[in-house]
Amino acid sequence: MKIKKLLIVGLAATTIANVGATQQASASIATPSSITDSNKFDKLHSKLLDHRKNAPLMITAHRGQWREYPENSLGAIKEAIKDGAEIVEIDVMLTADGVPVLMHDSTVDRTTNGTGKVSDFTLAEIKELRLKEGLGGKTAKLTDYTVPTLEEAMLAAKDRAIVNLDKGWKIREEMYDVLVKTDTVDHGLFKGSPNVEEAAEFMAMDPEILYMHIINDNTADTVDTFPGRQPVAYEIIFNDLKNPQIQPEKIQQIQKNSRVFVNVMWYDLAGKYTDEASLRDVNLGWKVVTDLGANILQTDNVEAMDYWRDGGNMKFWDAQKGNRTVRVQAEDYLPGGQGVDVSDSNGAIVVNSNQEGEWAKYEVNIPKSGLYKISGRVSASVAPAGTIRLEWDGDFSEEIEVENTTNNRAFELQEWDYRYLEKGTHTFAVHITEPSFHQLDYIQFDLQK
Ligand SMILES: [Ca+2]
Ligand SMILES: [Ca+2]
Ligand SMILES: [Ca+2]
Repeated sequence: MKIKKLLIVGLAATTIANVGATQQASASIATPSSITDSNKFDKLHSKLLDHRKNAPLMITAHRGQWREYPENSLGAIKEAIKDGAEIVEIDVMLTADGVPVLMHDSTVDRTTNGTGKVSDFTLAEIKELRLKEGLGGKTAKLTDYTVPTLEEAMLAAKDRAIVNLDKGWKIREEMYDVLVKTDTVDHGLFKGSPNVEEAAEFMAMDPEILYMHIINDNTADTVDTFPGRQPVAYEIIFNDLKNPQIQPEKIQQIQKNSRVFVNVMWYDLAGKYTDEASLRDVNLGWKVVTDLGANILQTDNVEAMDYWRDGGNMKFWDAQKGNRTVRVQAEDYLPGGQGVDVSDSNGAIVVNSNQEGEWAKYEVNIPKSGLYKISGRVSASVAPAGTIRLEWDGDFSEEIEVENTTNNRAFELQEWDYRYLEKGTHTFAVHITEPSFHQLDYIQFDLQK
């Protein structure tokens, strides 16, 4: 209860601040927005074509900003752009009546309240469905968002972002027709791993077509073999720095004409140099990949990457601005405990919890006496995801519910408790009080003013 009240106060304050900011922003806009927007897009388009070795880093949002809106929704596209992405990656499939719509899986089961194959739904039928929050899943909440058409997506991004069209190489002609209709051919970044002739033939259809060629261990030698225009970028998929496609000579060869795109979400796409590794230490992730020459990164952590790109120190990422923050990694538990299972989740080192009665003990060094907000960075793919209690020398907190984050890869900081702590070293324990299916990355303490 106590936690909920504090939350509401916090939200009210944020809302008031936002209203003020919006009013100020709208009052200061005096120029015709269409001219400003298309100039802005021209710059963005030139940036994509800038293939110099040290061309500025561009951020691609994987399935849009799914941390705040359903993946592949119009809300996710708009939010990704607002959060700093220049490129928004979406997945495209055809309905039964041949309309390109945004959907990652071949069925609607994971991300909507419907079941069945996308290709069995007409547009009218698929529009009846509602998207689930985040990355979906059986127990994820429904939202008011519906499945967007590619046309709606292109209009949402028009003049504002490049749209990376994934999953749709086979339906490239249908997608191209939508881009022509919405006057956004120069906004669409087609991608695929067809043979060079097939890709070159498609690119030759229209000089405005932007194409990115995906290469892996077996296709590294296709670089620089396109007969006419070269791809605007190559997406390099690698799982080891010894792979031929990630060697310095290969990168140099790509950079003669194209940008270097790396997908940093998972181990099998970017070796060990993932988003989660970067959140631990950027020298274990993004820094390594960009030093190798990658200058477009596709991420599940747009806000964090934008913060880092702007010169932010990742040690302070997710910390409350102006407050002192202390983090205790879940894997750094003290000897003892019950059922503590540590694992590596694409670069996040976590404790997996599931049985009632499990617990782990920790030590935290508090730099300054005061009231601390205590949060846990967790992920869970189900609801309910269990409950925990914090223990301070026999003094137990109220029961804290772990919220569904819609996927085990979808970590988020969840507010747990508030506690006055004296300066110095404290020990505490995290107890699982109801069967729980979550992963705990770290426990964070933010000093309240
Ligand atoms: Ca945001
Ligand atoms: Ca995709
Ligand atoms: Ca951790």
